[in-house]
Amino acid sequence: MQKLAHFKNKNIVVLGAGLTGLSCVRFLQKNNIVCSVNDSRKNPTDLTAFKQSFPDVKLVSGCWDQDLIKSADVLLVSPGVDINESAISANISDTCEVLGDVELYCQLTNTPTIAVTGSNGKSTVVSLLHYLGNQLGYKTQLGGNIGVPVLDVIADEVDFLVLELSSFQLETLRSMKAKTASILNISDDHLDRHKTLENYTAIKHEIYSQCEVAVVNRDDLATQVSSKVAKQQTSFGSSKPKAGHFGVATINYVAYLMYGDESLVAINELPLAGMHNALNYLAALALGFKAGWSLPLMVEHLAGFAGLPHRCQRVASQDNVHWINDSKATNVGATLAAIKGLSDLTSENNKLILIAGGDGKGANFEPLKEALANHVDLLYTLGKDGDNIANLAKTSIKVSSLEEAVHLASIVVKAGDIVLLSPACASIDMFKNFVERGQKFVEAVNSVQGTR
Ligand code: UMA
Ligand code: ADP
Repeated sequence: MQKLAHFKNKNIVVLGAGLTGLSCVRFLQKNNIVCSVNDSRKNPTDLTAFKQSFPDVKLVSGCWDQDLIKSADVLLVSPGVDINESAISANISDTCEVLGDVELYCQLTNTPTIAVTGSNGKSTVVSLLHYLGNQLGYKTQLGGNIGVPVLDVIADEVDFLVLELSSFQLETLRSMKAKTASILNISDDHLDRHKTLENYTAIKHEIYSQCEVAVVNRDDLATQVSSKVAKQQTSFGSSKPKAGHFGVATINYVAYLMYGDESLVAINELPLAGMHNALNYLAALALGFKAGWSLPLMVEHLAGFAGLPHRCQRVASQDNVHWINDSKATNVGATLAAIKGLSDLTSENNKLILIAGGDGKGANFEPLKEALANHVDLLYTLGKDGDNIANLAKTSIKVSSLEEAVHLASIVVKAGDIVLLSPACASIDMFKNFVERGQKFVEAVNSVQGTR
């Protein structure tokens, strides 16, 4: 890691003391490089543990420290920190290098990388690729927005890094040379930070100028890119594909994943249901294949991947009601995919009950209106933006907790009905994170089982 010499004797300031910030400090300390940390929140981390682990590192918390930021030669920015905030941007010197942890990783290594961004499906696709890569015998490492800061795994000798990238991480990324990369789809998300859908889309598109082969979604124009930016491309989509592209075709009444004219596997033989997951399978196959992985071998292992928790996951119950935990649906696109996918499974005599609401992150909920009218029989809303979702439906019931929604639903459901927690919102107004929200839902479902 010769290139690290560039960072020695520089005044490095790490912004944010969360997962990413601490991984930056650990990495720099391991390489005998001094840094300071600034976090605008009062008690960002366990101070005693921080002092013990990093005795030489200065930590300033409670506000953005103008003088510290002004003095920085290098600002190492955590994804959740918005450098456009005036308290930061106004104090960055003209000569200061501003980079994120993923940018630093890419400057320092040449690990063959498969990179994935998009509004929805990122974690599913990268986890599937991670699983497939390892099944094929490659030493494959997962990193990025999935919860693994890349600097924590930089020393590991691996054949491939499968990298999940958020729009926040893409904002400070410019040196990635991924083998393959994809924007899976684009729908409103993080507009509280990126302001407009156009700006959010433009940030996502940064991924294509930093890869050899771009994998685009034929069904979603916003993911597509000109051949001037990405010379080599392939596509996936829900239609029958042309030669060299991935798609879906029905042969003798059975829907198959396809590569050109070649049928790969019947969709109903795969564990992850719904067209959105068929697209996730196709994206993963395209990304792996164009990175040099064997297509037949990947197809052989597809069915072995069971999916991730909190994504349209069925909660075990004895009442023959389908209680579905889709707590990870933190935006409108994910909730639409869940409603659409599940309504295909309900019969006319059964109800689809939706529990939605939370922190909408500035999103426009209007695209939910038609799905609410056509597929949702009963709507419970909660949280900061619950009313904004309720306003789109003819009738709805406002609840003050997830437990209350589950309790009320349990009174009206019958066998075969679906109760779907798919909030279309982030959880932070009521829960620690989407995992806690999903766990509370499962607990509430378990607790009503005894009373039914
Ligand atoms: N902070 C401030 N001021 C701010 C904002 C944050 O001081 O205005 C501080 C916080 O006090 C905290 C630290 O920054 O101490 C947190 O940094 P962070 O928000 O960048 O979060 P990390 O813990 O470093 O985790 C980040 C990603 N979080 C975000 O982008 C918000 C994690 O993605 C990611 O897994 C991790 O890096 C490793 O790469 C989470 C996420 O919610 C799962 N991502 C969003 C999403 O998927 O929608 C983008
Ligand atoms: P991300 O990492 O992008 O948030 P996840 O795989 O964790 O993606 O899934 C997040 C939510 O999006 C879940 O509710 C899941 O059911 C839904 N989802 C997964 N794939 C897609 C897709 N291709 N299109 C729309 N929604 C999807």
